Amino acid sequence: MLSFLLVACGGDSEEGTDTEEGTDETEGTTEEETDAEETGEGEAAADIAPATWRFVTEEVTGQVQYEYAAEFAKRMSEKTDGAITIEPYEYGGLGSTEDQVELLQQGGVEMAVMSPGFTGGMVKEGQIFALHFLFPSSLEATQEVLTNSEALNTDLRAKYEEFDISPLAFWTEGGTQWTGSEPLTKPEDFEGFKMRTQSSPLILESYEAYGAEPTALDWSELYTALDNGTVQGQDNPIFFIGDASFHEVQDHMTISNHNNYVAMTTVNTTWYEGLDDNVKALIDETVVEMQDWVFEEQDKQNSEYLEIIKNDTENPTEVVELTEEQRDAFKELAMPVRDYYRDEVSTVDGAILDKLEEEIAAATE
Ligand code: 6CS
Repeated sequence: MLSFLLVACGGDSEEGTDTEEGTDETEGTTEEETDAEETGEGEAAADIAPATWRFVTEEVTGQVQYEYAAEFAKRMSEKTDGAITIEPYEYGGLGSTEDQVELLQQGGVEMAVMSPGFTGGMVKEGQIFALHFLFPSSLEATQEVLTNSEALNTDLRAKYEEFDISPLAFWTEGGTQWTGSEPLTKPEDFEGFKMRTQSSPLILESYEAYGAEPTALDWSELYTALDNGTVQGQDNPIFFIGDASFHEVQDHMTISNHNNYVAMTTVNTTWYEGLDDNVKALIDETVVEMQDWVFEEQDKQNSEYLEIIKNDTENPTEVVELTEEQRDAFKELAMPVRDYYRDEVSTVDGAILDKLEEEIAAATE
């Protein structure tokens, strides 16, 4: 499968990238050029060898991840006077989400928006995002933590880099909400409930803690699986539920905010490390700028789709919001999963989780 994808994507990662032609160009440059390269601004564009990079996403046009990649591409093109072309890829053409992880890892594409929910079999520590009720209830505070956390941006990043994947940023696509064929407001509602999840083992563990029967399934199969009852429910941010029309085949949606959907902007480490410093600086600068952009984008899309789902009279969905008391009942069952993460999943005795919990506490003080 992978060799097919590599061929489909145009061969090895160095083709069409600037890692070959663009290296060592700082030798013999003027002082002005060197300054520009250091800041990654202005005239630096003149020194950038034309290159085309592929940026895969797990979503389709209009959805947050794809729009992120498209905006990223636009900014990089503007900053380099068109020297750098980034081609955003919609989900669907390059295999499953797991295939896309492998593709980035092998250097078949240069960049990817990736959900940690598909990397748990590989980067055990990345399953930290499967823990329910971990992040602050405020989405703004969550985004602050994701942007500034040392536990994530240094320690967890190092764990991914062991697999040649560098997460350059973590960001939220919104709180995750449950949809179901039945109402889902108390743990007993999950007893024997057939829940669709992403593939990281700890995600399944989190639902088993409520008594559910989780099944990992690709989202491209989810609408049909919900429709024919293979699974009875799923969780996702509201924009995704609405845009993928899952609400059409579900009668209930619970605003549970039991978790939030974290995505990562990732690059192939070897490729990224081989780039010229001025090009790397432009990528890093754009990654930083995009944090605010994507927060607003998810906020807009989640708000719009909440109204669309509520007002879809042809496909009525009962929307309820968990009370604090109801959330507490789930939290009680979710807490032991953190111990499980520390004892059975973590390769560093939960050190990343310990640090992240401290950072979250500091951010919400
Ligand atoms: O549930 C999923 O699998 C998908 N959900 C989102 C919000 N993005 C892509 C992902 O694959």
